[in-house]
Amino acid sequence: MKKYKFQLLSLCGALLFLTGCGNNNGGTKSSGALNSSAAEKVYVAPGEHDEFYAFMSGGYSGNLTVYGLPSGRMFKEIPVFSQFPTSGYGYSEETKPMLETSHGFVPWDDSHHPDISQTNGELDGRWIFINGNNTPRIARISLTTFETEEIIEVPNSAGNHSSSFVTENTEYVVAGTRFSVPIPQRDMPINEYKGNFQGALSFISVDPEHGHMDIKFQIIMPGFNYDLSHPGRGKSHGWFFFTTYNTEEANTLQEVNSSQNDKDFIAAINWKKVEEYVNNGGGTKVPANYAHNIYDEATHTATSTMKKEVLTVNPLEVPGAVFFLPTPKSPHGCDVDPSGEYIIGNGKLSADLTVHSFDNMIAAIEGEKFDGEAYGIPILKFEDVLAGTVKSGGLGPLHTEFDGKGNAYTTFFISSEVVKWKLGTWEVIDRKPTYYSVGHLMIPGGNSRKPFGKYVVALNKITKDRYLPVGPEMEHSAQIYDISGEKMELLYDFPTHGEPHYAAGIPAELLASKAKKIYRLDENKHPYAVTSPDQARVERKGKEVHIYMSTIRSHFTPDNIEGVKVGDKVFFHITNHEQDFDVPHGFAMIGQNTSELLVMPGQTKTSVWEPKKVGVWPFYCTDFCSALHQEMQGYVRVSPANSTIELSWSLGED
Ligand code: K7E
Ligand code: CUA
Repeated sequence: MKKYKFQLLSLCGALLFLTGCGNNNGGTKSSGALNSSAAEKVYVAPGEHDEFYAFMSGGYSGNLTVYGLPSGRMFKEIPVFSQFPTSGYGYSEETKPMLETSHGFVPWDDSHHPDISQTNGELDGRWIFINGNNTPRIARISLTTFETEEIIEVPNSAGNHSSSFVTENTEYVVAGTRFSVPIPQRDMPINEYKGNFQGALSFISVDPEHGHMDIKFQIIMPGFNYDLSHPGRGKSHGWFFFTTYNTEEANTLQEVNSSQNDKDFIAAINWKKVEEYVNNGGGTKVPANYAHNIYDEATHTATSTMKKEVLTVNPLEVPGAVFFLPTPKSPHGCDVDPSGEYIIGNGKLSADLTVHSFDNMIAAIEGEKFDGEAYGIPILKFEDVLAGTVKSGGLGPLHTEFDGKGNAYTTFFISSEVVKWKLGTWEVIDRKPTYYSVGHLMIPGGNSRKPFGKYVVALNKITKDRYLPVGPEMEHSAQIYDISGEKMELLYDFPTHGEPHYAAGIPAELLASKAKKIYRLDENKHPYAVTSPDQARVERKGKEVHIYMSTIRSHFTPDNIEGVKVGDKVFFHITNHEQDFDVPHGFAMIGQNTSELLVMPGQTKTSVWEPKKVGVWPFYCTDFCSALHQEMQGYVRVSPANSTIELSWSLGED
């Protein structure tokens, strides 16, 4: 940081402090905000860049937002599962197929857990994955274009919550079901749940080169709720761990009925063993129906394919692959430390944290020291696998992250705090309040072998008085803490979008230099692209009118079109001929029953319009692209259905 900035900042800090002293009507809190060193730590001067990217899940927005840390500035909302009129995602002809499912077009979802691809257990910055809970789907987003490239639906699943977490070399992205359901789905009484419903844990392979996803196998588990999961790493690479609740298999008034058992389970899955079994021809192919949607960057177009079969595995057929670790009490978070030794189960209804030991687990399995079984799956003895207990003194533990320096940080929803504790000794080192009711927390790389333990971000559920009120619903708040010292220091508080559950952070230097700036026009393989404005034209095929349109500052070619008739279906195929960074053009047509389009440099996108009224109707560019942006406009003349006016188009003709 440059010297003058320090001076400027301490001056600002001093001024704030001074005015603060004499002014008691708000803003004079003694903590963080007025502490000049906290202000310096989050201050990113105009024109300077943040140290980290943070990708926040959108929860019920269905999308993913990109922030900078430590500034808390929002850079982008990436549409994933939800239609997004800001860019036309899910509205343009090219992107509509991304939202196809076996239930038809589903333009929304509930996205919870982003996870960045890894190589050797470290963040590699190629892709980020995120789950759709509601209509089970997993999406893959490119971290060069920051656009959604692929969505695969997950059959036999419901409430896709223990998802989407990647294995150490991104061999798999894993998706576990929250709700157990009849598999295959069928018409049956709900109160016959127990013993009849099942839960699918899906291992989705990721092509190392293109990232393309494919469901390699689904393990069909007993009918519990599979809540969260994390991969083993280092020595536990090859295993995956899932928390469960409702091992009671209750089907009604769950808040009471699924809290009966003193302990539920963490399911430990040796996926390498299952993979080997499957590679040797094991498993059963069953009929299924699920969408696989891929966006092709060369054609700027997505296609949707329905897949008809999935490979299922009965865990009893793969001895030694699946075990249950008893864990108190309705555990939620399931986190694995950077060494791969400790598996942390946070019992929502327990004050203590339970830490299991991977080594102990392996020893217990080898010694065949079981404590009975559930549906044939061996249950290990709690005492045999336990590494230790954190007597935290907090209430409602949810999620844990790691700083790579031997410390863990756990959120407590009910007591609204982050608790720092030491791995191995289980002693509590520090605790800081959150505002309010924290869910997940995130340390960049916190779910990998190599965390970047400088900041932790708490993602809170309740905002209340943190910001100016804006009606009954407030955006959720996030708080960033400096964790470079022994004690955590609250630095800053910023609003987020939707409901971030989990987030994933990565050092800026791993992404910024490879972020895409333009799409090359000479690589555009869109079937309706025009590579130069003189190819712009209008063609009629029966009742369809295809407009091959080009845009460059500051006009559309063509800008006057005649001979369109009521009852036609008009396709505007718009190619942006700019080859400059950050110069999109937009397109919108009066009365169109869809959103605008935002077309990136070198890209082609298509908007459909079905004119219903005779007249002369304007269109215009929606993105302020130049001084003469406001002149970037045109007209379509719409004649009666039986008109004989010939199709014609022009630019610059009177
Ligand atoms: Cu705890 Cu969906 Cu990860 Cu929310 S989940 S907080
Ligand atoms: Cu193009 Cu405004």
